[in-house]
Amino acid sequence: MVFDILSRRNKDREKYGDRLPPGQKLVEDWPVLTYGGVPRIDPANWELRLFGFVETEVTLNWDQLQALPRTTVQCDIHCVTSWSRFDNEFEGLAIPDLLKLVQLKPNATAVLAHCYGGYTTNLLMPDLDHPNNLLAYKHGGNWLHPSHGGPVRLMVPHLYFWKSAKWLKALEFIDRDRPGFWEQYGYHMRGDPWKEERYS
Ligand SMILES: Nc1nc2c(c(=O)[nH]1)N[C@H]1C(S)=C(S)[C@@H](COP(=O)(O)O)O[C@H]1N2
Ligand SMILES: [Mo]
Repeated sequence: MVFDILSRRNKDREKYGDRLPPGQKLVEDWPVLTYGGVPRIDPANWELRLFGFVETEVTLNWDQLQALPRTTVQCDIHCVTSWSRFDNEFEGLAIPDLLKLVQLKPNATAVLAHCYGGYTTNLLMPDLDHPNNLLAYKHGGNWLHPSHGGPVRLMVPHLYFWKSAKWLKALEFIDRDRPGFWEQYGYHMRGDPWKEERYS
């Protein structure tokens, strides 16, 4: 059984070469991975708060988000539980565009993403302020389904998928990297799939 999975992973690696990170296998469907229940958030009640080491706090609502520029990102996603999904198309506000709305204090070197439902995850600023990262509200042209984090999730495709916080409600800018939910249980602080930074 374990042998089957390992040989399947190796075959996928042979087939997809350097597009598939080590230890991953390709899936066609899109698994749902959530710790706990799915919070239902009406877009009319959705808000994103930017706080912590900022000059002035900023709150963004759904209408304001929809009036901001839209960016489409094609990406592969890699879950630490070993599935990868190729050719996703997400649409949303590019994180570098979001960061233009807030003036960070010089000591804002990391961020803690907070979600409706209580989940958190941490990122260093260079991993957040990346052109492929989005506040995503669409996938494949459709509104993001609640089970996949709709109305709005963070998308950080260059790191393992647990960093892509679903039902995002706040970004807290902090002055040193602090573990989020899974990181406190031993997941890696950064989570680069190409370096297999799964657990620490
Ligand atoms: N709020 C929240 N975000 C979350 C999670 C979660 O449990 N709660 N799970 C993470 C994990 S471990 C993964 S692999 C991806 C799964 O996203 P999906 O369900 O859309 O595939 O969401 C991440 N973001
Ligand atoms: Mo995950």
